[in-house]
Amino acid sequence: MNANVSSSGHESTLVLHIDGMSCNHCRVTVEKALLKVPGVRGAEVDLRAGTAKVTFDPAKATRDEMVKAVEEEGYRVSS
Ligand SMILES: [Cu+2]
Repeated sequence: MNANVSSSGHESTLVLHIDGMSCNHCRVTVEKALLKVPGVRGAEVDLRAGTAKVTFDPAKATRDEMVKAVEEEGYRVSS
């Protein structure tokens, strides 16, 4: 089990720590990339913290897919 994941019913949230986000453009890019992953319902980047909070359907989306989507945009998920 991943300690960063919390679940309630068909919706879970997790927090990704992402390196390389520096401005609003990065925030939008990362949020868009996450929202393209099937099963992801919401993505909220906190630039100052360097994190993205993702709301998703655990039956459809996996953390690996989210990490891949972010890394394809040129950012690195550190944890
Ligand atoms: Cu930027």
